[in-house]
Amino acid sequence: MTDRIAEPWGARTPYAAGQRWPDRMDTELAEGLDPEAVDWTQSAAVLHSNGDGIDIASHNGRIAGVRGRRADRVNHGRVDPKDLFGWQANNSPDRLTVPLVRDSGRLVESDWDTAMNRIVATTKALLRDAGPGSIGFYTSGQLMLEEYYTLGVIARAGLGTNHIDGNTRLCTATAEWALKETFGCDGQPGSYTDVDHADVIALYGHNVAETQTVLWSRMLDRLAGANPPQIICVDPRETPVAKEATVHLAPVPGTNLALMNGLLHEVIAHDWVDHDYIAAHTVGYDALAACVAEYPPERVATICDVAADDLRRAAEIIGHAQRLLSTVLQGFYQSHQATAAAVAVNNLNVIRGMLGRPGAGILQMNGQPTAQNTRECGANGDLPGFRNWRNDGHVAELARLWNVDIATIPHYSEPTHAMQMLRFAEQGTLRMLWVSATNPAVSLPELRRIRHILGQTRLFLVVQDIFATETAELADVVLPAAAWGEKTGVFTNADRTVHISDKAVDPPGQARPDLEIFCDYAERMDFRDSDGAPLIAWRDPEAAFEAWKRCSAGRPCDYTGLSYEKLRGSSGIQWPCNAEHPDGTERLYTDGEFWSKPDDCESYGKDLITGGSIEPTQYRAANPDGKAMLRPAGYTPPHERPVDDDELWLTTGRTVYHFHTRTKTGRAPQLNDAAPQVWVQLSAGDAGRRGIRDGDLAVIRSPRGCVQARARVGGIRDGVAFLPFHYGYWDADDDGHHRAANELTITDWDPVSKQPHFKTSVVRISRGANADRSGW
Ligand SMILES: Nc1nc2c(c(=O)[nH]1)N[C@H]1C(S)=C(S)[C@@H](COP(=O)(O)OP(=O)(O)OC[C@H]3O[C@@H](n4cnc5c(=O)[nH]c(N)nc54)[C@H](O)[C@@H]3O)O[C@H]1N2
Ligand SMILES: Nc1nc2c(c(=O)[nH]1)N[C@H]1C(S)=C(S)[C@@H](COP(=O)(O)OP(=O)(O)OC[C@H]3O[C@@H](n4cnc5c(=O)[nH]c(N)nc54)[C@H](O)[C@@H]3O)O[C@H]1N2
Ligand SMILES: [Mo]
Repeated sequence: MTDRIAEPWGARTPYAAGQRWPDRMDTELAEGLDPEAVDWTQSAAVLHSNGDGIDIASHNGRIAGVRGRRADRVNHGRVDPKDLFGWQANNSPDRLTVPLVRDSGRLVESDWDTAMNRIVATTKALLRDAGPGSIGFYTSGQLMLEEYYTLGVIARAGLGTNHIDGNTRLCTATAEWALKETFGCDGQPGSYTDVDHADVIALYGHNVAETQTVLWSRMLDRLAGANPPQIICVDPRETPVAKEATVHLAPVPGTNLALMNGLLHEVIAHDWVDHDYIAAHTVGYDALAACVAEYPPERVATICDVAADDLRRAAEIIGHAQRLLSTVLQGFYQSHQATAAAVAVNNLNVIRGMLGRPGAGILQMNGQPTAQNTRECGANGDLPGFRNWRNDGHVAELARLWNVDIATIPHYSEPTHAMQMLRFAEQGTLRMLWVSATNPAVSLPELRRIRHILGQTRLFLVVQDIFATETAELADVVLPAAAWGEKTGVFTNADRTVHISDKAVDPPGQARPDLEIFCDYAERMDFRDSDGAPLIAWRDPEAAFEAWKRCSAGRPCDYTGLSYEKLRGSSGIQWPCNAEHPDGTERLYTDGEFWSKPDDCESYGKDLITGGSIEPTQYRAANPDGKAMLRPAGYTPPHERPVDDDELWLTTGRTVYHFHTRTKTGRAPQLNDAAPQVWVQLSAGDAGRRGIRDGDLAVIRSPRGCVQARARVGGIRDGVAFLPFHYGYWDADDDGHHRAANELTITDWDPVSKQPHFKTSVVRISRGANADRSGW
């Protein structure tokens, strides 16, 4: 048995281009248990967006292990190390098991009636005194499809508030917007099987090795087989991906767009473009060519601090690829000019005609396991079914489906994004915030400000979680939820693969599935449709799924061909799945037809530099026939950047052993022991200049706060420091110093996607626990 902490990717199973990726069965069971003696329940992974099919083992009413599903198209039996060990958190003795309410300033144990009645009474008082705009919902990328859809209907048609968003705003808002800007609509064009065929794989700000380990195993197995692909890696750190790369470009943070314009410049200057594809299927090529003409390699080399020859080599490899697979993630999405840079990756694939065939694809990645569903179901800043809030026909479809007056469904402005909701709470116009399955007191930028906002007495804060998180500590009501494995539902991964996850065991104590909690709220609020019937006409997951299917009909994310029964037993299935595609759909846009026609599209788009909305008439004029849109944008520098040698870029991100704020992985002994404390990574040169050696304590300061961490020297470019963002304060240092990366990060976001800039802020770093912590 491989030690999967020491070797996160497990053993190699090499394969050649175009062959089927071999199976490998990974299993982990509680000590002493026999695989024959436990019950197995079908599920999928929830500690990343890869969507690995797994079975949950249960024994005596408790989860007792996991194994990979050999038949699943995504993982062919493999399991990520976080999933191998993370299930132990379900059994943790400190799970939330009863509702809590705040009395005389303290959270005390209560019961469901008391807790729900407080929420209902507050809602009703606010509706009466201040209107629906005083109420907001901040949800997740980790609930299930049925739960998001129900919450979306409650918010939009029950209360009529425009304030509903997911933590997907921090995660994949840019993926979504990059797809809307280029293809008119969300929906991942590519497929994981593109890895089996690609001759070039380009990874942009995506440390797939640590964040989607099973997908990286697929790439490693290609690299170990015949006709391996060439790898291009764009990352300021020497990640495991960078180590396998043919060319590794390590730009200064915040310069991705300049780098992309440089690559586009080279590909266009050498005419490595597919003119037939461009003529038949795109608009905007001339403007793109004119824009990137300003980005010759020497200029880009100066902006990004990369070698001009490396940039040329990367462009040549991309320019000569026959089957180019591009993947993008947080190094682009959480950085400066996020949407513009992610769109530039689309531009590169599109002008090379690298779309819709095996190996030629784009994966604007997701991060969280169910982020795709937050977006589809309208639990974020979109209407359900990728409908366009500016298209009255789309809103009318929803009004008919839900049998409510069209005026009930807010569509007077873009749905409120999470950072704006917090601003409203800060200003006092948002008076109730219901947080489900996210831990903003650790994961949002500038935590001192966030604590202040969430801790205000004038804000009624509801937190629905499985543990007493840092955020729950600030709540007025805490609702104990059932976790994965304790409830049934469906969710969709980054390549549109839909999985069912069945209930394996009962939740602890009085904890209830999130769906039940939302339905209970709807019933107590007595939301009705135009005929006086209950607005939420379902109580169980399967009925909610059937309701969602009707909402998805005819839209790009069409689920009408799926059912619980069809999802049980074999592999996950990729949407759209309908009468026309009964077995699902491997790749979108195989015929060069897009969802970008003016009457179909999810958005008319925004200006990539300013974020200003494009008017429907402008859109209609520019793209009447619904082609792919080539969208240029020029580079502008980040708002905050180092001004002298003392200051460094701070970038933040992940390690392979932990998931986010560690509520699960911090409670799994193997994972906790692998990375129990925060560290700061900096280059040998930057460390040396500060007298810092490997293992020394360092103090990291920004204009917003201060963190203490041990130094890890090397593996990162000069001028940049990296902090993992996983460590909150529930198990802080003995001396009580802060260790959450977000004490330092900046309140700033991309103008198009509104995704915060977790990858670009400025810090000063000094050696020793006694270093100055005060001031900036
Ligand atoms: N182990 C683990 N896996 C996870 C998660 C987890 O918490 N732990 N979370 C899941 C979720 S929700 C997400 S969103 C994904 C995230 O997955 P990734 O995006 O792969 O992870 P990150 O570490 O956030 O960032 C990726 C890389 O961006 C680089 N980077 C930083 N700044 C820049 C920049 O300015 N330009 C460029 N080009 N690169 C830059 C960082 O050095 C880092 O290696 O992972 C998912 N999988
Ligand atoms: N500095 C910095 N900050 C970042 C990032 C970064 O790279 N750098 N990345 C950002 C990204 S991409 C993301 S996705 C966010 C993640 O940030 P969060 O969403 O805040 O992180 P999680 O720890 O995953 O929080 C999920 C919460 O849901 C709870 N939970 C789990 N399952 C269930 C369930 O079934 N029901 C309920 N009700 N609760 C459940 C967990 O206990 C946990 O408290 O962080 C963002 N913040
Ligand atoms: Mo994420």
